[in-house]
Order: sequence, then C-alpha cells, then structure tokens
Amino acid sequence: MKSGFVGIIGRPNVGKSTLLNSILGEKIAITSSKPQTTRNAIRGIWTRMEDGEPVAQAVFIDTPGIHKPKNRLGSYMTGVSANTLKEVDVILFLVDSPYEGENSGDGFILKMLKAANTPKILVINKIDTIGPEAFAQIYSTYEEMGLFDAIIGTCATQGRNVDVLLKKIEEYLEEGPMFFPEDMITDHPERFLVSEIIREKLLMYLEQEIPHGVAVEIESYEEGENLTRIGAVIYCERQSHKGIIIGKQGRKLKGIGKAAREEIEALLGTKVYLETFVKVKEHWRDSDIAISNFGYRKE
Ligand SMILES: Nc1nc2c(ncn2[C@@H]2O[C@H](COP(=O)(O)OP(=O)(O)OP(=O)(O)O)[C@@H](O)[C@H]2O)c(=O)[nH]1
Ligand SMILES: [Mg+2]
Repeated sequence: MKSGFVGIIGRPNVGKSTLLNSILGEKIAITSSKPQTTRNAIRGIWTRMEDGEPVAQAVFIDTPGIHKPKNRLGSYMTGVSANTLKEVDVILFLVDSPYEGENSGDGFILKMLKAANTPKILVINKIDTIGPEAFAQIYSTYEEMGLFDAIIGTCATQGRNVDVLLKKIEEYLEEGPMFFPEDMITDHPERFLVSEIIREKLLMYLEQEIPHGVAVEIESYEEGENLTRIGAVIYCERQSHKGIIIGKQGRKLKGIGKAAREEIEALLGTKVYLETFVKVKEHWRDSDIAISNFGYRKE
C-alpha cells in the first residue's frame, strides 16, 4: 500500500480546484472564472483499488491561489498555501501560461518551491487553450530550471491526461497507511461544503469586488426526514453591496438561492429549504477576529 499527501499549488485561477474535482470525479471544491475563489485548504481523497483492494491513496490538498495580499484575508490565504507546501509529500505546481520571470507571480512561487525538498510535478493546465508551440515553449522553460521531477500537460475541465498525472503521482508515493476509508472523498463536513456552494453562486452572479468581500455563515442546519432546513447568512462589506446582492425586488438573491439550493439538494440527496439573509460587516477582510469567525483559521 502506497499513500501520501499531495499539495496543489499555483497562482489564482490556473485551475487547481477544477483539477481536484477532475481527479475525484466529483465536485468538492468550488471553482469560478474569477481569481481568488478558494480560501481554505480543501482536502480530497483519491483511492485506487485493484481486485477490490486498495493499493494506493493520495490525499490531495487544493490551496488558495498565491497572490500579493491586499488584506488580512489575502495574507491568511497565501499563508495556507505556503504551509501546505511544507507539509505534503508531493507538490503539483500548476501553471496555465508562459513563465514571465523572477518578478512574476510564478517566479515568486518558484522561490518557495526551491526551498521545499519534496518531489515536484509541473502541471501545465488548460492545454485546450495553449497551442502546441506555446506548450513546447512553456515546457522547455521549466525543464531547463531542473527543478521538476516531471512535467505533464492537462485539461482539467475535460479530464484530459489526468490519468497520466495520477500514474505519475503514484510513482512518488511511498509505503504508507490508509488515511481514510476507501469510499471517502473528503473529510470536510457537509455544512462547510454547503457554505462553499452558496459562495460559488455569489461568485457566479456578482461582479468585480463584491463576491470577494463576501463570506457565508451557516446559522442553522436541521436535518428532517425528507427535508433539510438550512439558514445561511451572507456577509458583505458595504450597505451598497447588500443592495446589489439582494437585487431589484429580491430577484438576484432569489436566483443565487435557487442555484445554490439545487446543487445542495444533489449533494445531500434530499430536499432542501434554504433561507438566506444578507448582513453588512464593514472591512471584515481586515479583521483577524471576523476572518477567524468565518472559518478562515488554522485547523
Ligand atoms: N479552458 C480551460 N479552462 C479551465 C481549465 N481548468 C480550469 N479552467 C477554468 O479556469 C477557471 C478557474 O478555475 P479554478 O479551478 O477555480 O482555478 P483555481 O486555480 O482553483 O483558482 P483559485 O481558487 O482562485 O486559486 C474556471 O473558469 C475553470 O473552468 C482547463 O483545463 N481549460
Ligand atoms: Mg481554487
């Protein structure tokens, strides 16, 4: 039995969470076209079976995109990624574009990677949007650095080459125990996944800075026989944002709530009654206490 922890690291929006979902064949990490979607370390468990017996298990840790923080939430997020780097057995470094030098975001991450004495796989994601020439150029730039044990191109949205990547990862796992039962794909509680689904819909329906200043707190969660009742509070940073989130005659919030409810029902396999409230908490992203209360803290 081989096992280990695998960190997924990279700049915001390169497709880390999409890759995790693709590996698991199920959606546990929220994704969006906007950068800085992921705020916590998201754990996903992949177990490979052979003749009904588990032969390999990798615990993947999807991390927030590493960026120059503009507030305390950003510092927390980047801290999560930096700590994950130190704790894992294999590192996947995801990129989706050519290397732009030492002073770029990828350059900053490379410095952190150099300090880690851990097998590293470079994953060039979004190969569906990168032409063969550009791919070859990205490949050779990173190969010349001599930092990576392997380089693999993937398309996370279509699952292309993910099997090849998993085979490669397995080569770097060492003899070890099963950390989780074979049928488990994440150890995050359902409440957390529910709050994330709501946040994903906020990211989808809202523009610019507003979704980045949003936090979701599950206030009540009652599981009945045929119905789960969930009360969620959406915190935003300004009174004007609250108005935009609610929308004319409450239409925007209704749309967000409906989209979230449908996905939560699929996740829980039961009917859901979702009630949402919008509250204002000014500058919460710069308050350590608020950040921690919203669940952005070391576990
Ligand atoms: N064309 C294409 N788009 C992709 C691919 N992988 C991810 N995306 C898209 O890229 C965007 C960002 O994906 P995420 O998975 O949220 O990216 P992330 O790296 O987790 O981003 P953060 O959590 O903000 O750090 C989404 O719109 C995805 O659908 C891919 O292989 N090809
Ligand atoms: Mg993400």
